[in-house]
Amino acid sequence: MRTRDEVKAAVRALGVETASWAFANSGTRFKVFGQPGVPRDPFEKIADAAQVHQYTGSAPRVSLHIPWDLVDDFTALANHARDLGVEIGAINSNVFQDDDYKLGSLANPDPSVRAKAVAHHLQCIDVLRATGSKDLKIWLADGLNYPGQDSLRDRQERLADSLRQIYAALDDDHRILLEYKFFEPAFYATDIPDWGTSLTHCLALGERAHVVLDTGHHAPGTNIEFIVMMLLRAGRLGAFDFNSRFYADDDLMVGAADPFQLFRILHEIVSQDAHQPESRVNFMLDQCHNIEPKIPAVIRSVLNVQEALAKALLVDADALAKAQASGDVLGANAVLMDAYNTDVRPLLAELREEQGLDPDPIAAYQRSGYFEKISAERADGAQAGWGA
Ligand code: LRH
Ligand code: MN
Ligand code: MN
Repeated sequence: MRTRDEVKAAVRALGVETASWAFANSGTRFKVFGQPGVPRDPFEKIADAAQVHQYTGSAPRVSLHIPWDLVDDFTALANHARDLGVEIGAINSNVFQDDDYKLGSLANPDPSVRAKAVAHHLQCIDVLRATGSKDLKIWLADGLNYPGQDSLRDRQERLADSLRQIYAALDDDHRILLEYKFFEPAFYATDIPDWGTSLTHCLALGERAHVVLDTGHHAPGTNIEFIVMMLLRAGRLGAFDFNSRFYADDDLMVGAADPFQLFRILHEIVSQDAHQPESRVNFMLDQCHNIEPKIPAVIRSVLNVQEALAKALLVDADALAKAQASGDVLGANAVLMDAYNTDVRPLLAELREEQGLDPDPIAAYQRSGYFEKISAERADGAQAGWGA
């Protein structure tokens, strides 16, 4: 069983990647609610992300979404991030907000639309080069609303061909992270609906193609930790998009809807040592904070991941293996539940004090006056929205 110090060291080594769009205004298809102090441009989004790192010590990178975060000078944006103590993380392409992509992007039946979508990814690879990012993250809205609308098989061939072109353009130290989602915006068939489809494309592409598991992208009741285990087993779990959901792709704070699921996921991660940075599993947050204040919500999310990880690290692996080997069903389950039911908050508060951080990051942020400052400074000009 890990010692208290070993648990603290492992939590300390975890870096959770935040998303630039989590700091922008967002909403549902019914209403986007504005909030005071919301960033007006990518530089301000990064400044907010840096606050999360400042108070948690565990959010050292921020993902960008292109073109939402398009700037003239990406080197300047990366330098701005570094000046504030963070790095640019994964670069997300976006081929789902253009009329040309109504019938799909990389799988579109029209070769000229496919070429446009591939070209967008080549621009994103240039952003990787300018920012020092290593991960190109792809999520496609491609799919069909009606049976017969297009050939399911032909779409896979077009998709494979487009992905091949993108993969060929990567630098040697770049990775493709390929995300799946079972429905929405397409309602009949999605071209990359599940981990099997994503993995099949990744295996065809090569060693530097990995699957992204967004926790909100599964049918209710799906055993997500099983998928985590299988992707780790295949050596192809590239990243998480953490969030939580009650119904569909709700994008609520991770650990809010089902903290036990988050623990079970992290138990599979810890069982295969994939929490260690060398595993290169990128633990990202993909969330929208529609009604709650954004920076504290992202801080809360990072703390939720840390708590679940600490609990997973406390699982007595020897006792678990012994109970499993002897067929002790109740005993094995009790080992997991003992860890899950441990209150790790005092241990994490102790860790923060050792790191020179406030033991209560949200309270420290709230006391700092940053919110009042940005509310005043950013009163003029258009706020960034989800999609701008
Ligand atoms: C799609 C998704 C994907 C996008 C993000 C904004 O639902 O999860 O990761 O890039 O939302
Ligand atoms: Mn996602
Ligand atoms: Mn999503």
